[in-house]
Amino acid sequence: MKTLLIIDVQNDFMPNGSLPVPYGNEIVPNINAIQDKFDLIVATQDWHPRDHVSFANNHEGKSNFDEIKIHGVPQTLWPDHCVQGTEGAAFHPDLNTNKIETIFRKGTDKTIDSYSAFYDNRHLKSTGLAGYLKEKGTSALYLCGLAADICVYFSVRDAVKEGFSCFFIEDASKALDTKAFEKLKKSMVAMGIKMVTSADIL
Ligand code: VGL
Ligand code: ZN
Repeated sequence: MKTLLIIDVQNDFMPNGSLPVPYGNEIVPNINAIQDKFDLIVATQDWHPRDHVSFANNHEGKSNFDEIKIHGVPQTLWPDHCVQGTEGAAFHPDLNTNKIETIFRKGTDKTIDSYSAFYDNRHLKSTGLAGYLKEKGTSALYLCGLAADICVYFSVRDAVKEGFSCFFIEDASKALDTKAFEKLKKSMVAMGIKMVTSADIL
């Protein structure tokens, strides 16, 4: 059972969005092209309340991309993004969403950020995704989306820990910081994640 997990392909992460991932829009046709090859497609949306703790605007005297600690955990302060119900939180208009069986939303608790599709950043609460995928019979899990070095990376790590055989689709993901991502990629390979391209799937 082959499952595709599409992470945070939302307007605010596109080059014209509030937290732009360079070339983020370029992954959309690649994600659309491979969808037919999967038995199950699941997507996530970053889905924050306006008063979310990860927004610099909600911290007096702080600027975008400042680093703080919350409950001892490092937190980057982001521009406002993916606010629940806004156009910025919607999927990219060209993403084919017809075959998406279920959408998991994360970052909904204003007191904690949630990069991984599986857990919040302190691993306190599960989104239920691991159980859902297991109950559906997922054996191979293919991950893609935005941002490769943040939400996709943290999701891949948790997915491996949950026992899924994981594939990272390189040309269906883009990083916020491509240099940082080169290192993370090596650590993913070391964890046993297989690197593939959309052409390998087609
Ligand atoms: C993300 C930063 C803040 C992501 C979400 O989807 O990678 N990055 N919130
Ligand atoms: Zn976010």
